[in-house]
Amino acid sequence: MDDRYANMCPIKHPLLIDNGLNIQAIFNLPNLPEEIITAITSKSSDTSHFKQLIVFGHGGKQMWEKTQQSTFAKLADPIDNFSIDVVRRYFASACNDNTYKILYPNGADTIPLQKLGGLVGWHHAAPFKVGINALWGSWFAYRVVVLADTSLEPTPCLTTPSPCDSCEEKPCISACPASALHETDASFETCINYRLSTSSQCKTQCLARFACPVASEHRYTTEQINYHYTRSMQTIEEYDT
Ligand code: B12
Ligand code: SF4
Ligand code: SF4
Repeated sequence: MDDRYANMCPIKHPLLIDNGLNIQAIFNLPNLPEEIITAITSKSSDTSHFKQLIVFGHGGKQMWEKTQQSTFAKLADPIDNFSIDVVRRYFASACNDNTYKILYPNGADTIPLQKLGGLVGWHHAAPFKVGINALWGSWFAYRVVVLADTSLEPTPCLTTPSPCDSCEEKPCISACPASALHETDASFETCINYRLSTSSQCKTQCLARFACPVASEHRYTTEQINYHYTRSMQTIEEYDT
């Protein structure tokens, strides 16, 4: 990994790296913004004995490949359950004396993950509203968030700029068949209405995300893209009915 991005992987434990949970961030709880503290306390009434919040994410294809090889592949919510299992094994192996509590994924989706990513420089908003950074492009996501009584070194923020700042042609915007994206604005409603339409090319993918050239070597496989977008489509359809 390019040294400039070493802060994206502060916990170099093989259990995490080998299973594709290859990005992590550690926050001291008192230093988090009020909005995030409120979201945490709404999920966990007693945070008093925890000192830190740890975010585990994946970048690229490895987490998906490992999930597919695991016993979770054929069960419900394979990625969530595989990721939780890896984090549990990491704590059992490396932090056996520490207590921790899993906040995400765990029912309600109320922890503002992209805001947490913004605090450590993982997240810059791409026009298609998925976060982007120069190392992984938009091919990363947040997998597990825990409260822990650990004393790990808090993660410094990356200082690398958004790849979008120097992207003049912005091919993601022109690739959107619904014209939902603009440089400073995006219409979620236009995107959703297009995705719901019978002629949609975006039932199982986002053409804008695919058109982005940043870190294209980390693009998910077609199988993984289809998995994620089919699930988001199902959520949209449930909400629409
Ligand atoms: C709810 C949600 C959804 C809903 C969105 C419904 C809605 N009204 O917002 C649905 C199910 C549609 C969805 C879909 C997807 N999501 Co989603 N989603 C979330 C969730 C749980 C909350 C986001 C939110 O509502 N924030 C609050 C509002 C106020 O924030 P906002 O920044 O103003 O706007 C958000 C959305 O409203 C939406 N949005 C707003 N305007 C527009 C305009 C356009 C054109 C589009 C496409 C989206 C969009 O995108 C913003 C970012 O979340 C987060 C996880 C989390 N807890 O943060 C994941 C999250 C944002 N999703 C994520 C992803 C990857 C996706 C999908 C690509 C599918 C997938 N899981 O792989 C698709 C892509 C969207 C699309 N084109 O369909 C990732 C992003 C990772 C990253 N690198 O940043 C997150 C962080 C989950 C994770 N575990 O990592 N998602
Ligand atoms: S194509 Fe350019 S503007 Fe669009 S997300 Fe990628 S870097 Fe950003
Ligand atoms: S899913 Fe399709 S319609 Fe929505 S932003 Fe992406 S390319 Fe545009």
